[in-house]
Amino acid sequence: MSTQPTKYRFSFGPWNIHEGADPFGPTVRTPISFARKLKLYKKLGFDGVQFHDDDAVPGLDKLTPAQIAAKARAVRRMLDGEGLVAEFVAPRLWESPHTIDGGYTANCPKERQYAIERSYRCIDIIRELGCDLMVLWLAREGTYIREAKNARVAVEWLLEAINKMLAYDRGFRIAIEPKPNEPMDHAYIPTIGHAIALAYRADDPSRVGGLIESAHAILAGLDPSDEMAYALSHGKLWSVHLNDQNGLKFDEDKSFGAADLRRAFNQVRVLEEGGYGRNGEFVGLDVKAMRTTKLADNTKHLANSRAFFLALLEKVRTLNRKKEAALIAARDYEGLERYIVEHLMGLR
Ligand code: GLO
Ligand code: MG
Repeated sequence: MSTQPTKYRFSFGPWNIHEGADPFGPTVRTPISFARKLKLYKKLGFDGVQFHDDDAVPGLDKLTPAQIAAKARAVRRMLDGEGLVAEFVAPRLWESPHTIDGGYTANCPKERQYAIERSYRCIDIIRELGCDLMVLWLAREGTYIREAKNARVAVEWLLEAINKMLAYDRGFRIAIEPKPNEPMDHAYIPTIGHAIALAYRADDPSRVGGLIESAHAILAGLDPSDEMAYALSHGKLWSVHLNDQNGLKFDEDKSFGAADLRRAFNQVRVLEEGGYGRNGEFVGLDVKAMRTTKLADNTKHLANSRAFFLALLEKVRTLNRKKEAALIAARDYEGLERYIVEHLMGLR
């Protein structure tokens, strides 16, 4: 591994500049076109764009594969024009009338087939955008009530879907983004452990890995830095959605580090020490502006999250490793805690 410090590249998706609607109220900010959003990336210090398939090709269900490919090529030209690259494309399998009961795990075989076909189109878009990563956030692959689906069979269906996608095109990889709940009461792939176990069962395990979102790990009652470390040890952390979450409530997508600075510090540390980013992985930020945010401030949450990441990176790089090792060797974890907290507070 090179001894040069990692030069991190940042990414976000167009949905991270949004209009502020929530389940209890309508939008509060005027929409911004995709072309205008693209212009903001470089200004904010971002190089990568994350996509849903229909962010790249709106209304793709009504288009032929050839039309989809042509539209995706036009988006590629827009990215090239801005000096940006696509990080990944995710099939949006949670908005269509066909995916009310889930995508790959819907009880109706026709709806499961829709999910597979839609995923093939997503892979076509991946190819045209010149990236090699699909993110699978398995939003509706779970249940509201246990009795509605067969949980064991659902796992087989998920595996079958992954294998079909891997066979459809051999030039791309799949990163599963686990989340334990929301919109479902209970999701079938709630943690990175579940995702990685599924990856090893795939026809080509080397092409299936994971994306870890901080808030999703916290919602599962887990520590995101330990989850990231687990995936890194398997060589399967291919993307991250850094953000923050203030306890067990709805998925808040707060700015990275905004709720718990020490927990954020430990995530940056695990990424830095695990060599994350050295194979081109992006530091993705899946953050939402507060609903109270005015239109003119609607990218502050992105700028803040990036700034907090870089400030914490500095804290990681300036940590006194000798001092830390001595405290660990003495099993003086109280002393270690004091050192870490004071280091974060700028006292040491
Ligand atoms: C929602 C997810 C979502 C995904 C995105 C990419 O909780 O975090 O934002 O990351 O749709 O698939
Ligand atoms: Mg996410």
